[in-house]
Amino acid sequence: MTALPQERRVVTAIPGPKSQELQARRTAAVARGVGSTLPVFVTRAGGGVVEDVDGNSLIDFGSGIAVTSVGASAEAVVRRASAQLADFTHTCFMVTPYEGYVAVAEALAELTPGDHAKKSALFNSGAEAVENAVKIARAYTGRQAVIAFDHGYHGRTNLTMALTAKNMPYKHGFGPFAPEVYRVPVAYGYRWPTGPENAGPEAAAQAIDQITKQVGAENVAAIVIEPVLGEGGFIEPARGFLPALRQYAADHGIVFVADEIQSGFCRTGQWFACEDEGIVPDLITTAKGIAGGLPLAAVTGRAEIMDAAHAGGLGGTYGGNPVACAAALGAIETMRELDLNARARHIEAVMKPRLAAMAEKFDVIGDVRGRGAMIAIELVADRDTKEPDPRAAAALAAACHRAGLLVLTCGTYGNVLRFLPPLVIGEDLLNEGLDIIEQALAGL
Ligand code: PLZ
Repeated sequence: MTALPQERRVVTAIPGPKSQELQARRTAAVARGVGSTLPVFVTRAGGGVVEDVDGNSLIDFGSGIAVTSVGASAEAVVRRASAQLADFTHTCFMVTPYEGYVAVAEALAELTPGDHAKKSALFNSGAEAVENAVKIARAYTGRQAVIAFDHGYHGRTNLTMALTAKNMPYKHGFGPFAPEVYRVPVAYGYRWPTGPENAGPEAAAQAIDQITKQVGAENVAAIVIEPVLGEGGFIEPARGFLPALRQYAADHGIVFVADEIQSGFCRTGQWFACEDEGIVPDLITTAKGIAGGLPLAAVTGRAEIMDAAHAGGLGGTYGGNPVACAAALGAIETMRELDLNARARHIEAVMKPRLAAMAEKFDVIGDVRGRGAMIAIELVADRDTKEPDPRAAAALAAACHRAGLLVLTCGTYGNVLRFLPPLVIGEDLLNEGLDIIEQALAGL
C-alpha cells in the first residue's frame, strides 16, 4: 500500500459525483435512521486525512468521532490486527480464551487511574460498556438507582438512552426507557446563571441535594459521568464539581463511574480526562480510541467491584474479539511510542490561541473550550443572552466541508463546533484546518 499523501486536495464538489452515485444506492438500501455528517464515500484514511472515491483528500478534524487517535491506518494497529486475522478471527472468549484479551485487561489496569487492584471485562461498543458498568455496580451494591447528568451522553441502547440527556435525535419515539435513572445538574460553566466561578460548588450542591432528597443515597448504585461531556457540547465540568461528586459517592458507598469513552486514551492530553482533577473512579468505561478504529470497549475498575457479578454473569459472543484486542495493543503501543499525550497537549497549544483570536474578531463565538485535542467553540446569536445559534454551527460545518475540512457539531442546543483531530495529524494540516475555520467564520 502506498503512503497516503498528507495534504488537502479538493478536485470535485463535495460530495463529488461518485459519492453522489453511492449516496443514491445508500438511500435505497440503508435505513433512513442511520445518518452521515458528510456523505463522501471513503476509500482510504490515515494520519490527518480522509480520501474519497472522487479523489478528494479532506483534513480530518473528526477522527470518526474521537476514535482514530492514532490515525485510521496506524502501522502497529494494521500489523498486529493483520497478523491476528491470519491466525484466527474468533473463538469467543467465553468458549476458549486467548492471550490478547488478557493483555488488554493488563494494559487497562496499568493505564487507568489509581494503584488499587483492578480487573476488566471487554465488550464491543461504548453503550455496551456503560450498560455493563451499571450491571456490575448494581450487583456490587445491591441497589438499583443510577444518577446521570444534564447534557450527558452514554449511548443508544435502551438503558443508555435513559442515561442520555438529549431527546432529538437519540431518544425521540424510542421509549419507554429503563427505570431507576435520575438526572441532576452539571457544572456547565459558560451557562451557569451565577457565573463560571460559582458553577463547580453550586452545581455540586444542587446535584447532591437532589440525589439525597429525591432518590436517597442509600438507593444509589452508581453515579455515571463523562469527565468532559462529549456529545453534550464538550463541557468541562467547572472545577470542584467532579471531586465533590466523587467524594459524595465514596461517603455513601456509591460506585463512581467515569465514562471516558470519548475523553479517554490521550484525547485530552492525559491518558484519562479524570486525571486532570486527580479523580480515581471506581469503574471506568472506555471504547473509541482504545483500538485504533476496531470495535472494542471495556469496563475497568476495582477488583472487588468487578468481581461482584457472578461467574458467567457478564459476556457476549464478540466481546474482546481477538482482532480488536490485537488492534488495541497496537494502538496503545503507538500512543506510548509517539507520546500522544504530549501531541494532544501540543494540538491544544496550537488551536486554543488561534481560536481565541478568532473569538476576538467574531461575536458568534461565545466560548472556546476543551483540553488537548478535544476542543470546541460554542456559537451564540447574542453574547449577552448567550442564545444558542445552531444555524451558525450548521453553516460553519457546511462551509468547512465544502473547503475540504471534516468537522463535527455537537451540544444539547446543536450550537457547538467540535474539533477532534487524530493526534498524529501534522502541524501544517492543523493550521490549514484552522485557516479554513477562520475563512468560514468570515463568510458567515
Ligand atoms: N459514552 C461518552 O461519547 C459515543 C455517539 C455518536 P458507542 N459517542 C458518539 C452517535 O451519534 O451515536 C459515546 C460517548 C460516551 C458512550 C458512547 C457510546 O458509545 O460505541 O457509540 O456505543
